[in-house]
Amino acid sequence: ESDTILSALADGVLSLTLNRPDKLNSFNEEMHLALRAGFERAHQDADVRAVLLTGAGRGFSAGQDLGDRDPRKGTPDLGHTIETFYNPLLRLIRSLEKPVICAVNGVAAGAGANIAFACDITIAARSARFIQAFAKIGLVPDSGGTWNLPRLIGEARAKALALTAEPLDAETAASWGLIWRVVDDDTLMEEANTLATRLAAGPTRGLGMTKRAIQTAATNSLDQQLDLERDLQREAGRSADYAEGVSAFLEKRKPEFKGK
Ligand code: T3D
Repeated sequence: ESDTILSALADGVLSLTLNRPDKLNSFNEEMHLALRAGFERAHQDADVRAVLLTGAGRGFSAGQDLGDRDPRKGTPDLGHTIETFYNPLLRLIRSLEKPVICAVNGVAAGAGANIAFACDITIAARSARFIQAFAKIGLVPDSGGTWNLPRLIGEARAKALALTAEPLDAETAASWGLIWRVVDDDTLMEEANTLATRLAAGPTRGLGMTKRAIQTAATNSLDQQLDLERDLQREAGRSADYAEGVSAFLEKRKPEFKGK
């Protein structure tokens, strides 16, 4: 157990809170391992039907803890740290067949920004800002940034953000389609919790397959995607939640999905 990640399960929502507020929730190895353990639990535990990721204190995450990268202590192999820590985290978030909601409570810089963009539904506090801070220290965007940014906002905006490292305010991020929506700071956690709880009560398998289909579209042809939709719909059509959804509609009542 590490206090660098606060973890709580309620109403099917696994809340994971980055908790190194004095360092703006920047990532050290301990926090990486604790966050990974949280997402591994989300993969394995059927009681988890959605994940809500947020940060403690005034920031969401300032990316890598640069205190651990002091050049006077030698030259780190960043390829190794990416392979060992950031890439597994990104893969766990993207491959989880359950909704991952991200509540960006404050500044999100470097890997912190790109982790927020990799979540399924990202809501930001109005005061939050996003910074591709890598260029300021001679690095390249990681945590899927070079893949997600051009897909979400196109090459022109992706390159300008990554090359200048200029902060992007939350409203602009939402109007460009980098995130889902902006809410007032004091309502962020209530809105994010409400959304996460609603999704956790949803038809988890169908939602998970929907996530997979939309992500796969980025690299599929239309023909491949139509085949995938056929296959996933076949599987969804056999789920208990589909039967419940249709029954509830016909009986004019609210469905009670079980995530099966
Ligand atoms: O290394 C690898 O494994 C490769 C992977 C790299 C992934 C990456 O994320 S690289 C990018 C690393 N992140 C950055 O370069 C961002 C650095 N931080 C900032 O530029 C600024 O802190 C922010 C723009 C995010 C916020 O600015 P501001 O003015 O709101 O806050 P601040 O005063 O700069 O920070 C508050 C405290 O957090 C401060 O500590 P102090 O002085 O109160 O003791 C600051 O040093 C600390 N802090 C902020 N970011 C980091 C950090 N400490 C360590 N590492 C950080 N990234």
